[in-house]
Amino acid sequence: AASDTAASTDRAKVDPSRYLSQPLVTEIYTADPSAHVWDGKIYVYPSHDIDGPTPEDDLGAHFEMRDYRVLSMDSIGGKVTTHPVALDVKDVPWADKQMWAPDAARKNGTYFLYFPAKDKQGAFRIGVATSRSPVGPFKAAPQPIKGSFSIDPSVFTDDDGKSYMYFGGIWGGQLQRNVTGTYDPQGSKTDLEAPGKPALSPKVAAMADDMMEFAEKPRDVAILDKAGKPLLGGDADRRFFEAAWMHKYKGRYYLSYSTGDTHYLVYATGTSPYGPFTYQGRILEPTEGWTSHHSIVEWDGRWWLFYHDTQLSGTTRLRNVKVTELFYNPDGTIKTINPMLK
Ligand code: FUB
Repeated sequence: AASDTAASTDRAKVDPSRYLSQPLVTEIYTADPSAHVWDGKIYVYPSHDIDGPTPEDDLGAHFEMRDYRVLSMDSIGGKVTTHPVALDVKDVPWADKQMWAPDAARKNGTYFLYFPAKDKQGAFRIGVATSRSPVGPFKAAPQPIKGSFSIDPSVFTDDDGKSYMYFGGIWGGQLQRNVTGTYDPQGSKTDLEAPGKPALSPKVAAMADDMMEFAEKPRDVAILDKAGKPLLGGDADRRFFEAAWMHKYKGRYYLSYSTGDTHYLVYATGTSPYGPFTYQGRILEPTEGWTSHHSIVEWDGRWWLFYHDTQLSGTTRLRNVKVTELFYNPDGTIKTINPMLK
C-alpha cells in the first residue's frame, strides 16, 4: 500500500466525535474484521497489527503481523473481549511472515481459522487451523491448503450447508503472480498491466466436507458492469483489488470487496455463489488510512458493517476495527456509508 502517513496523521487530529463509529478495542491494533454470529454471540476475526520496522511500500511489506487474537461480544455496542493469542506464526510449520486478513467458519462443532501468510519462498498461501472453541487456541495444519494462493480468504456457508472460499488480492496480494496457477516471482508487480483488458478476478472454490481442503480447482469470479461486460483493469474505482466478502440478503448473493488504491468498499450481486456478479455501487466511502476491509453480518434482525480505519494511530499500518449499521433500499441496493460525519 502506498505511503500516506502524513495525510492520515493530519486526519487523525480530527475531533473523534466526527467519526461515524468508535474503535471496538483500543488495547491492541486490529484490522480486516471478519465477523460471525455463533450461538447468539458476535465473534470478530481480525488481523492483529503491529508496529514493525519495515518501511511502507506499494506491496504492503509494512503489514508485518505475526499472530491472531479473536474479539467477542454479546451485543453490538456492548463490552468487547479481546482474547489471548489464537494462533502464532511460529506455530505454523509452513509460514514465514505476514499473517494477513483471516476468516473463520464452524462445522459440526469445530471452528476453522483460515489465514494467508507468506511461505518461506515469499509466496502467499492460505492456511487452515482448527479448534473446539471459537476463540482458539487453533492448531494449524502442517501444509497450506493445496492449490491455494494469494490473500484474504473468506468463507461463506450457504443455506444448504455448502461452504465456499473467496480469496485473492492484487499488488502485494500477488494475484497477478498466480495467473498460470503456479506462483511466478518474476510476474507483474501490481496487476495485469493491461488497463483495457478484463481486471483480475477474485477466486472461489467450494470447500471439501472436512473444510480442510478445496473440493475443486479455484474458479474466477466474474464481476460485470450493467451491460454484462467484465470490469476492466483500468477501472480503478470499481475493479476488484482485495478483501472479498460474500453475504446473502433476501435470496440474492452479494459479493463485496475493496478497490484498494481508490479506497472504496463496493459490491456486486448475483444469483449463484459462483457468480457472475453485476456491479451495483459503493458500500463505504474512503476511510482514514490506505486500506479498507470489511465484513457484513446479520445480528438481531439488523445488518452490520464491520470495517477499519486508523483513528487511533493516524498510521496506515496500525488500524482499528469498528462497526456500524448497514441499510438496504427496498430494491435491495445498499445505502452508501460515509465513515466521517459531516
Ligand atoms: O491487513 C493486510 C492487508 O491489508 C489485508 O490482507 C488487505 O485486505 C488489507 O486490508
